[in-house]
Amino acid sequence: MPTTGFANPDDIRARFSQAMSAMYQAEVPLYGDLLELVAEVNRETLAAQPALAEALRSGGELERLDEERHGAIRVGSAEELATLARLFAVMGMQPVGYYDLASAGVPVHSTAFRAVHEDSLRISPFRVFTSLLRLELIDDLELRALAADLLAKRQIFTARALALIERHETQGGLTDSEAQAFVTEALETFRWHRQATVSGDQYRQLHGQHRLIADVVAFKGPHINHLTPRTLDIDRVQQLMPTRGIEPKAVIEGPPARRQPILLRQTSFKALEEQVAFNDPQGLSTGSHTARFGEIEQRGAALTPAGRALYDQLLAKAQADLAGVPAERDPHRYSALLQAAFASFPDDVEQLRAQGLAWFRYAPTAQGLARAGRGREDLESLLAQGDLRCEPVVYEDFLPVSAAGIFQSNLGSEARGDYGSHANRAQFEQALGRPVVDEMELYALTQLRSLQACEAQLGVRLL
Ligand code: OOG
Ligand code: NI
Repeated sequence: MPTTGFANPDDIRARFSQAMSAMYQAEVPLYGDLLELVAEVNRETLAAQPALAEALRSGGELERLDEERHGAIRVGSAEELATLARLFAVMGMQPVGYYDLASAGVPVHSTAFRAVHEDSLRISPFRVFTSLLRLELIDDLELRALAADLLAKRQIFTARALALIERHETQGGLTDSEAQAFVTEALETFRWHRQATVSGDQYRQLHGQHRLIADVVAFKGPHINHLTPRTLDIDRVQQLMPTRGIEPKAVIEGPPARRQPILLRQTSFKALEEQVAFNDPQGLSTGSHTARFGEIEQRGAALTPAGRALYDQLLAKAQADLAGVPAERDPHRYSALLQAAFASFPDDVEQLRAQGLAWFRYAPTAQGLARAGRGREDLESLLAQGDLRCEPVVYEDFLPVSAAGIFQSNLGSEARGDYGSHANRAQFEQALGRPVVDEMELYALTQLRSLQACEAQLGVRLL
């Protein structure tokens, strides 16, 4: 730990995450109801599955479970995105991964800001899925110009937030009181604004092009559009949501239910229709806007490139097997197709490891520590003898097909379109002002560090 007298970025992130959650609960009470339901189901699941509770405890996951949430925002310009990157850096969050959603009919590309080291993730796994609107995909040139003009005129950060970001950059950190002020000021960027910056007519034009465009361009800032707690049993929460007056989308995105969860399963409830005020030439007029929703997620093992390739292939197979009938229309059929396609994905920890499909974190057992210092041993025999144990590394990222499904269910079916394949990571990184971090490198490092710690503790060579 550096003795600089600066606040720890991990603590700033934890504080910010809690402040954001409190703000969103006040703004969208249904999110508070969802949090309660998720906490209840998590308690029940842990009580019913002691082995799961133990695995979470030993991986340091249990303490962070109640803290765990992600959010999402959408911004309109390169400058907004680049400044967000600087703002998130104050909290130890870096842009990880590149997601192209244009090919799924959503005119954005995205990254996830998050902590990158397992020790930091344990303190606060808070992450923000951040999308940049792609104005170049708006085909109506006049509208594109209107959008660009509106975006150029707005400032989504407070002056104090900008000053504190700069201070963090020049002095290398923020003092505790500066960090406190930073959390308050940064939060302002994500607040909901009832009053649009555009007239009702302009709003309808933007909306007519794509609902998402209106959402990004017509307001003062990139309001947080959902916060997502982590559940240990997504099927159960999905089933119970209607009993709390929450209507979930029909299909859970991601892999099917499995004994050994992999990657990420997600479901959401529909965006709320909220009253807004338009800035008409003759004064304010009222209207409505739907943008904000709730979502839950269940996280499983992070997959290696080989595991991920298999996942992508089997998901594509299940979708092809739908033969054009949308999954939403017959969720049971889709669920059966998904289960069938994933039958060829190994569903136990040993096979995932043996076939190199998932990343693992290794740790010495008490027995292993008692026998430390015996020199050269190989990983497999230490595992077999019970001197080492391993757990899959938890997936910390997102899935582009799932994200598109979440976007679409909240944008309404009329928003479905196809912008073709427009992945343009270089353009995104240029807007961001830096390259995105490769998530596979992060998982590989986490696995490597755990093996190095085993070597040090057991006095053996494993690598
Ligand atoms: C983001 C949708 C994607 C997720 O968890 O995959 C997402 C958005 O609607 O802005 O939140
Ligand atoms: Ni989400």
